[in-house]
Amino acid sequence: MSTIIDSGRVAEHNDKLRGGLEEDYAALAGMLSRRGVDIEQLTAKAQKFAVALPSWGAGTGGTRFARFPGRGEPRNVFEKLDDCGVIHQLTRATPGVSLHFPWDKVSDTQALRQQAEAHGLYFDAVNSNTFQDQVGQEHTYKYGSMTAISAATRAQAVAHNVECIELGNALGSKALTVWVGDGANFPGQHNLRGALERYLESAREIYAALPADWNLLIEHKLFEPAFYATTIADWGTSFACAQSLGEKAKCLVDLGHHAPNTNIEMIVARLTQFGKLGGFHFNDSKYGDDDLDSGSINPFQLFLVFNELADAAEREGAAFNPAYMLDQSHNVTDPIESLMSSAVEVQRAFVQANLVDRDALRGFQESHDALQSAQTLKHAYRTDVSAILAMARLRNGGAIDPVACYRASGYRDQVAEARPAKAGASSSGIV
Ligand code: PSV
Ligand code: MN
Ligand code: MN
Repeated sequence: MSTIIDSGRVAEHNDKLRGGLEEDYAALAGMLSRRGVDIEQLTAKAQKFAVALPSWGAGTGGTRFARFPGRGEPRNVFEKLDDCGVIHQLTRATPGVSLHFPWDKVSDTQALRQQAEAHGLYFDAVNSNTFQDQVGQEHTYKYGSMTAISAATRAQAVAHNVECIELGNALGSKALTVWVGDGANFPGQHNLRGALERYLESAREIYAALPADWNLLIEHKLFEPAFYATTIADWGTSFACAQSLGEKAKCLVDLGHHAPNTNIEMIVARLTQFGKLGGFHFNDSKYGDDDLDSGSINPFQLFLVFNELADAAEREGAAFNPAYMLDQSHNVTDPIESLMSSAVEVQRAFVQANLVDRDALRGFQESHDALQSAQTLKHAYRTDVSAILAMARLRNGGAIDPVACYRASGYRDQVAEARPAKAGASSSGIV
């Protein structure tokens, strides 16, 4: 695997921090062993953990009011892959990259695949985009895409999704994520049932184009850009569509796509119970689809989601394998730093959930000891597993402190020179 940041620099960084880490790790090992937990088992699990990067997260995001570009933003999908390569080199937790078409303009799939492989990366789920019009597009999505009244518009949306599957297939992806912004801004604007019927009709055509070993991931979102009624607004609708489409159709849970205070971990439990949890878009949120860094607002919720996932993994074993992806927008931070720390936060929640004493929890649940049940979860959540995460990175060849190592490397300065700012450049490539 070719490394982007000089491996000598990473080694130098690790040499400085290794002694302190070993002391912290030994102290944590002792504390965990008094609880009957073998730290080595947790570290081995952490070493295998992976969450995919969103290609669109490598550039500075923006709001609908403005975008303030950062320095050295990637100008094309190859440069995005370089940035993803850096993130994976230092965290060793992000080997997958999720592409978004046509934001990612891909003409030579072979060359892209080769570059990904050179960085130790592979392609996770590909995403289609029928929520914007592209230059030269024949039919507008102003009044919907997969649900549009116009049959020609629906056919165009289906054709785009089929093209995404073909591109993804050539890149080695195994899933298509479909999020549509279709819906209504006014009561009465469209027939609520009719819109979903048209969605299913379009989705069936897309489903029919899936290779045998692919999944179709249906992403629901409560609102925006449709502010009165979104066609795929909730997990219930997503679930019903996935059931009606077939085995390869599953639900994707984006943490930011729910009303405030929604019990997302319960949605996760329901979807796993019925075999329809396909994957996640991890991010955090205070008010809506904020796309803030994972674990930055409500890390306890992230832990509770992983607690359900740990329960499902215990029940279902290796067969249980949902896709983990980040979906964030970075407005005031260096996207590489945000993606690195977010990946670590997701991995932290995963490790903490694996620390939950499940036998004790079951016992407290069966004896109706609500207080101790809650304390069992809190006990795991309150444990600082940072040393496990750092050791997992070190053993996998990454950096003990990825952000510090990245800053010391001067990577952003180098790419700022090589990638001069373009007026109005946007992370999506769409201005
Ligand atoms: C929609 O809000 C969403 O979460 C979907 O995943 C999109 O594909 C992504 O954001 C892109 O911005
Ligand atoms: Mn999303
Ligand atoms: Mn979103």
